[in-house]
Amino acid sequence: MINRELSRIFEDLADMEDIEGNRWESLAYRRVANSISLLAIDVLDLYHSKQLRKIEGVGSSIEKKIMEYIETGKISKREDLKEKYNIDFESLRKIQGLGPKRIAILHLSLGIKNLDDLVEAIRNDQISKVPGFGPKSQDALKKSIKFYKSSGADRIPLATCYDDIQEFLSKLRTSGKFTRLELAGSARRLRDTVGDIDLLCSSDDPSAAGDYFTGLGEVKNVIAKGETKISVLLSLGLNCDLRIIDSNSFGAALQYFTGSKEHNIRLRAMAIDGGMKLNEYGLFKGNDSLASLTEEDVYSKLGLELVPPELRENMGEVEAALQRRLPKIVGFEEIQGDYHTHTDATDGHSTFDEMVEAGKKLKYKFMAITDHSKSLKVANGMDEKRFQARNRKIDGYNETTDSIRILKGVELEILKDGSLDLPNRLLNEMDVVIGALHQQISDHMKTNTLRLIKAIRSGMLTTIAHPTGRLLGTRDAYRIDFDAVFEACEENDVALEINGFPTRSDLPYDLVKRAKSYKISFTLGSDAHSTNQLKYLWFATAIARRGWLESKNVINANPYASKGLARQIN
Ligand code: DGT
Ligand code: CA
Ligand code: CA
Repeated sequence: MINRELSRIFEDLADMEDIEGNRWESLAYRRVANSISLLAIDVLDLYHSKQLRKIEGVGSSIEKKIMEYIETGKISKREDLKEKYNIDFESLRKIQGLGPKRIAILHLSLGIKNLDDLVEAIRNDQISKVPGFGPKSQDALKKSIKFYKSSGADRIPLATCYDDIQEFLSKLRTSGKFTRLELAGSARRLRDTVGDIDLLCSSDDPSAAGDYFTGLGEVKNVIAKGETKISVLLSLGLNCDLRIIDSNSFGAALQYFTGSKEHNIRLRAMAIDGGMKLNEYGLFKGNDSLASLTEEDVYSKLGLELVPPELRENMGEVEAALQRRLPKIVGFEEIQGDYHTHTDATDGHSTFDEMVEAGKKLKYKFMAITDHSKSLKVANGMDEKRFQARNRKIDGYNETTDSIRILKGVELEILKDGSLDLPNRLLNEMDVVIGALHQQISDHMKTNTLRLIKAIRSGMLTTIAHPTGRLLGTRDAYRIDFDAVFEACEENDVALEINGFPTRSDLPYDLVKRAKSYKISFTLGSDAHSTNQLKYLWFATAIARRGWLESKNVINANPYASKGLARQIN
């Protein structure tokens, strides 16, 4: 897919045109960047079938630019502007309080090109003297940068790059240059965000394989090229380390470079306790190699069950593996449908029919359509009347097919005082009621907690949407006493959602594991706002796996047997 890359290029163009004062061009590029990022198909395919104009916002001038990019790897307009504005817009843009105009002012007055320059200028108290900024802005920027760094905003949500990574892997695997090629690191552990991509390979001709790798079109530049390790920047915006491994120690290397670091530290300590030594070449006693060929061997010689990559976070998995009581984590193939989807009736981009058809194609047994409720005005939330009409439409649809069951759902605003946004008589007709906090969030933990608990006790909710409210890279979790909320969920038979939308990934896996110790069920949802976002359900499943959930904990794996959602299907 070149979509991610193209979308970033048009964002850059939009920023530069904005600075140039070309507001309309800027808006046009921004719009195309957005529609490309939402596209389900590869822009390259549209190019080959001469259908680029079908992309929303693409007219003849932008079509030419896309073609130019595909044919030459460059857009001359962008190259010209880049000469003038040699600025790393992409990372500066992510700092709250910095739009293109303000980035340009800082560039012109202080020569700031990137985040490092900005940090330096703040340290030297230079920003406060720039007209239009002042000491207050400087302070605010300092805080934003601190948040940006601590929140891991420089990391990329796995769900936004996973397809590209898989495509890259299969290209490498079919190249014939490698005898083996595997993904390692955080991407293999299916962590919600990744800092970089780690690949391991073996080859009969390592030097030719290395040259092939660094010459690939996906490689933007080569950072370091040695005999056993090559580091590059990929055009999708991530660094990638390729390590060249002797095939005899591939298992040990895979174990080592999959991490996490914390998991490895525990294993190494165990090895030492047993009079052994563990490193990326194998498990050794003295000079004798005990295991190196496969990961299974390494774990087994340490006296452990094989730990699935998703669990390797030093959260008790080593102890569990030692006692042979690792959970049998829920399988991707066990998930039978989606509990959280939107349509263009509110803020979605696909129609009801399109969403339902897509769910059917994915062989879902069920799919909940959970349109927003009325108080969420920014999303065009629906009132009782609109919901009733929609419910009749769903009933009508369900009459026409046995292959999928559409559930009548709502993502329901929990109001400031903990009351619900729609009347009980309507909610009683619903199959799925996902209670959500979106507005008027308090800074006080007690206020937020009581608000949620009151809604949980209403008896009307089936599940709590994206419980922490965090937005990766932009907003921390709401202040909530989660144990009190989990307890209330347990008492009132309300499930917790694992929302797989890339910037949400909420509940996070560590809280999932904590919630599992209560008698709580979980619903997995993509939160898809268009058909191509239905794939985010897979990432919700990944979080469930990382949170140690088994199929019995996940309602999507048992939709017809659930007590928690008993109202829903019968
Ligand atoms: P990331 O890239 O920040 O998303 O996270 P990881 O886990 O992919 O970390 P990365 O790329 O720095 O390293 C990949 C794996 O290699 C890591 O999970 C464990 C292993 N590793 C790398 N360097 C070290 C090290 O200095 N000590 C230990 N114990 N393990 C290391
Ligand atoms: Ca990594
Ligand atoms: Ca790495």
